[in-house]
Amino acid sequence: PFLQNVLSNDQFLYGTVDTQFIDENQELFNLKPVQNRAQKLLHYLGHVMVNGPTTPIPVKAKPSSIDPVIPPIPLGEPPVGFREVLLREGPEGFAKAVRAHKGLLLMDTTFRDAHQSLLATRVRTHDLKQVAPFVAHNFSNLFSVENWGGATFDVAMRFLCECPWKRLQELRALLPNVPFQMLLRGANAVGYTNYPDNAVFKFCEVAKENGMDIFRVFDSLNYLPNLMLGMEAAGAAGGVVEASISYTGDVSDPMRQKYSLDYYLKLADELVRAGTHILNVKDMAGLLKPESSRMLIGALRDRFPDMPIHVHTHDTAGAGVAAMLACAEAGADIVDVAVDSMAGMTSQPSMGAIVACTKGTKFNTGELPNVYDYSEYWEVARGLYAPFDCTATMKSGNADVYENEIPGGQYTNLHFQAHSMGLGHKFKEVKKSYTEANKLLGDLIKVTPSSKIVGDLAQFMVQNSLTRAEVEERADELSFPLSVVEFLQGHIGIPHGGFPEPFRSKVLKNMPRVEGRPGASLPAMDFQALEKQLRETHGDDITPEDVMSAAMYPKVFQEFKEFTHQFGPVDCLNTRLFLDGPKIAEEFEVELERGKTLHIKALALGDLNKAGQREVFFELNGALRSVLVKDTV
Ligand code: 3PY
Ligand code: ZN
Repeated sequence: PFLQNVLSNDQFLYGTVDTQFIDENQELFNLKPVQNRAQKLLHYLGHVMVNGPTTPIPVKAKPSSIDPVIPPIPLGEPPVGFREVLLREGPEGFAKAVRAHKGLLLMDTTFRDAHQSLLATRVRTHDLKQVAPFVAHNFSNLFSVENWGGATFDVAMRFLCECPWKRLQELRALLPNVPFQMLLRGANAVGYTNYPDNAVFKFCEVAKENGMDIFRVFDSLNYLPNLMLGMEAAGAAGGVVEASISYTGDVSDPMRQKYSLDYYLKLADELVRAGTHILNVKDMAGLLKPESSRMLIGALRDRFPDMPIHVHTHDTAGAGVAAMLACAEAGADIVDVAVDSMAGMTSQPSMGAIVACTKGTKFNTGELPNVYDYSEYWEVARGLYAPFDCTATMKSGNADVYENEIPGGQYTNLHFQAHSMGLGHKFKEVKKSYTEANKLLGDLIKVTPSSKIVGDLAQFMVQNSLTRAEVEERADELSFPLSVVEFLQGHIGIPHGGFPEPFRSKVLKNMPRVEGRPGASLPAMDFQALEKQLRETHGDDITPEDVMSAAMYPKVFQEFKEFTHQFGPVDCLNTRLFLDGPKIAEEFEVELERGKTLHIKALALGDLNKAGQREVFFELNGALRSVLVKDTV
């Protein structure tokens, strides 16, 4: 309003005042339409107050009413961390410094895998940003913070209605000293199926430009051509390449010969030969026991004395800390942990436990002060995500994971699904079917997306009450889930040991088969055409990051843009407001951007009108506002 008054002032318009300052500072007029964004947010809040959350809520629980306390953060720059080594010396020098480091290094997964495994990937940028400066100041000796990739990319847009790239940019600004790490699903990038090669390359390039440092690259079948493609893409972008061996079976069990020690060592040879900077063992289901850890990591250490080894696990069985300590003793340089209150069960082992257990030993993790404060922040912040917390139904991990080999995040999802269908007491059967489905498909490496294929087949077997023998026998007449058929066609690559026969031929009959690496036969993506189309649909403020979001998830991106157009930047709201809206008479602030804060009070909810709408009244920066919301409940 002030500006409008100035611009319509006669003296100003007719130049009878000195406007030189304004003439010389035209950028002052580059104003974002604050009012418009504010009105949209009121519309969102009104919508939630009338109709409830916009995101699907799996658990009947409200976000906690207690706000997390942000631990004190010292003034000034955070201490220098490993990122400085990376920026100074590049990926090779960084890898050397990591290998030369005395003691055990840690990657903190709290910002990614921990909440992907425990809270359905729902942690919002808002809560990550609050604690990011604390991490920068207190945990500068972490190897890395895993904060991106995996399922976080699509969930950010799909369920949190926020931009994954903005998350990366904002966290980078707040946490400049610790390397960032992401999970790249090889040729599947951050999706569930193979993309054209140029999409994977471009994705890594844009991620690196936005502040990503370390790319953990895996393939859900350990299919080498796919792995190499992801490694090349991450390397070409200038990132640190951390090639993964996805671990399944049990190298210490002589009865499990398909995935033997020799199999893993041969795969590691290939990854090292292909130039990985760091070698990762990705134990996505948490199957490494102390003995298998000693065998596998010990053998890798002997074979590659100069290669940094990084181990990832999940704590589903409860043996995660023991296994990671065994890995450290066998020569691992880095292990993955989550802060205590976000650790355990299907998440990573506890940071506090590993720090305490290594203290005073040669595996000392170094000073990681204030783990308890960090944990307390997350304990309370986690309460905000009660509607997504697996502990609503899951009370413990389970060592039966050694039999069913279900990856951490999927274990939680399947548990949720079983309970929400009233089949909680039958979860054991779901897990049994998963084991059988895996055998049917030839005993696969199971991680996104191959794990989803096994899960789909298991669900199909449960729904149709089919045993493994029946499925095998009737394979030519059953209508299998599309993911299973496409897997058999070769859409995500070739599994170790080949496809299961005669099952595959019976299912596919004359259907086409993909030969070799699927991405090699996909036509390149035309980014210019895509950008042009996005500009036509959404206007000119389309960024290169938006183009990548649309390339990965066209429909999800379209819906996210439409949502934001209607409801504004909902990522600015705190999590309770985002999920539950304000209570009547509640007053709160929303920071749209630095220096632009809205003061809002929820005043009243009107009666239902003839058109099925309710008027919701607010005070916005002292002025009365209202929005009309269709009541759909
Ligand atoms: C993912 O692909 O999202 C995973 O976390 C695999 O372990
Ligand atoms: Zn994981």
